[in-house]
Amino acid sequence: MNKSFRHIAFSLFFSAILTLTSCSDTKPPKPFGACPTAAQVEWQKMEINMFCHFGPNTYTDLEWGEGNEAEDIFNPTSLDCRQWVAVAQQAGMGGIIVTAKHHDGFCLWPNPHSTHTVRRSSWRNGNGDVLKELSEACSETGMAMGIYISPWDRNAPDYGTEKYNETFCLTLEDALSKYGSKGRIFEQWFDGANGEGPNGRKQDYDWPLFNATVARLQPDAVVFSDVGPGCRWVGNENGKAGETCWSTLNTDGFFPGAGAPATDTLNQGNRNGKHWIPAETDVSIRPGWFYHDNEHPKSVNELIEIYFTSVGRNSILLLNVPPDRRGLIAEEDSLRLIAFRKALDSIFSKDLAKEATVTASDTRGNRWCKTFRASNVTNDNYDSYWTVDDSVLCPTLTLSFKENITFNIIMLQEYIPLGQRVEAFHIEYLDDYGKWRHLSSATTIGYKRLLRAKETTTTAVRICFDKAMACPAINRIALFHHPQTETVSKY
Ligand code: FUL
Repeated sequence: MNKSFRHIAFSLFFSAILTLTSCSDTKPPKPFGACPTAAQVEWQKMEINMFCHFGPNTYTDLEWGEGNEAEDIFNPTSLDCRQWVAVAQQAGMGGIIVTAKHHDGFCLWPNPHSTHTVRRSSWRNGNGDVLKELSEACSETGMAMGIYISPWDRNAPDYGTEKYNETFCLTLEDALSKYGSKGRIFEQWFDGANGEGPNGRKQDYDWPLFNATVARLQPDAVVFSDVGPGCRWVGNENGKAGETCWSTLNTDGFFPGAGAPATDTLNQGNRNGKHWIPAETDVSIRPGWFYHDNEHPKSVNELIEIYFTSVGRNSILLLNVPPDRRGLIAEEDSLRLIAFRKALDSIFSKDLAKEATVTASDTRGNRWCKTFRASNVTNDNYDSYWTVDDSVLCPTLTLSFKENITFNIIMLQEYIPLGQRVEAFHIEYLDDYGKWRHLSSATTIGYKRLLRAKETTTTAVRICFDKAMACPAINRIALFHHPQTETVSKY
């Protein structure tokens, strides 16, 4: 063989190998249907945030203030937003949303477009500003900050007139341009409630104008309302997202409040809905939204249950922890939150799936292409996922173990930047006789799905995708064991 022939043969051989192993022609699946923005993906990854209802109601023991409360009523004796942030951090929460203005119209900051604000109260001689303190505390620690500003206002003199929508936008503009964690507001919370103002009139809210104002001043803020546009109300205040929970929703013709879709629809979303508007589960740690001395926080077991029925059902959890009359989170609540976090950390401390050899019935592209391989579901890289060819809608994924494992919790995550695809799946395990046995079935997955099952000891677990609108793209499967004897009811 002469030299140049050998050279050509080698080149041909190597380029053949390269072609076979190359993934260059294996493109990721096209996004399916409505998909999240980058800000919505980051928001969903926060999983649990803290809601703080604080204002005149804290002092009058009401839930809905009348709007005619004297400003002096608001008088926290030792407000410390750094304490709120410290508690939220210890509870593993990434953001705090405060009621900057509830239905009584009182503003926790010196809003120049209202006379019913902290400026008129003798608290700190009228120089107090809760939003400023919270912004500083959040900026110092990297905690995200969001604001609740109620359109319903029982104090604003122009409520019920055309002019009020403008006043409301000026109010929004003031808060959204002056405050935030390093100037950033991660979520704007719009309550749909629309009652009567001080003149007995109701207001026709200009939602497109409100949303445009937020988008102009805080383009990355996720806007909450019954129908989004950034995220939606889950349809109840009990901590329960739907067992089927789509992050997509059809909102044409609907509005927040009385014009919203049925609560069942909000709870479950719409399969292949037109817009990406994921569910947010807002629930209070106490019976009321505001602090009342005679009420007490939920138990750790109740909070764990809520975690499973909210975060575990493709929703974010917004847990309300109301500051007390001092302007501090009560010890009882902070201890409860820390115990809740401890319990969560213990449940999810050991992912047994990390020990598995993962194989799949199908993998996208040729079999040498590793980009979308099955084992991606057990690594920690959010952006690596397992997927299959476009035509494959019902693949299976098997986790095999060298030795028996015992588990009772299964966690699945779809790679939502490509949309929500899976409609139904079930889980099987290998029994002692080498036979696959059914363990659990469910419908949607979305960002995160947690299933609790009977305690199972096995050497293999199989996830069977039964129905999908487009080829599944799964970025995480995890298995946990939470010994039932380890109850946390003593809290
Ligand atoms: C409701 C309000 O009316 C309650 O007072 C509370 O703020 C809750 C989070 O939203 O619609």
